[in-house]
Amino acid sequence: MRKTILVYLIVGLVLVAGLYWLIRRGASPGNSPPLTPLATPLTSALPNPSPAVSTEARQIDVTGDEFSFDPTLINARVGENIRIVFTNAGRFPHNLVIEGVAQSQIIGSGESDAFEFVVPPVGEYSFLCSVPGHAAAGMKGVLKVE
Ligand SMILES: [Cu+2]
Repeated sequence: MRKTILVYLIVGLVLVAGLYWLIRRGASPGNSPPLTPLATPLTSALPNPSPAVSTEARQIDVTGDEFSFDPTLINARVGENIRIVFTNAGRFPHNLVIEGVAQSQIIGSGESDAFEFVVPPVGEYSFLCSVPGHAAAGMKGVLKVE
């Protein structure tokens, strides 16, 4: 009885060893290519977390001409970062001044100027063009903070 078990064990071992050898032989040429593509996604995945940092300002485009702004109402939340891109679509020089908060440069026809600010406490802040006579002629708007 013990001898037959031993024989079965040896035959089994030889079969397992043979199978292992066959698998290794067959798999070795195909084994190395999957390993190299795996290494590249791992290294390229490393730089990804850095661009995910985004405390970027929310951009609002405002156009000014003779003599109005578009839009005339800007809604914002307290503490929000806002970037205003003011474009002069008129023929005269204009600017955009949010009174007591921030302002653009006075720019010529077809030009743009951008500025950023942190939205102030709750309230309504008027914005206007500070070129003499322009606000009175209609270059006015409101920044509404909630
Ligand atoms: Cu103006």
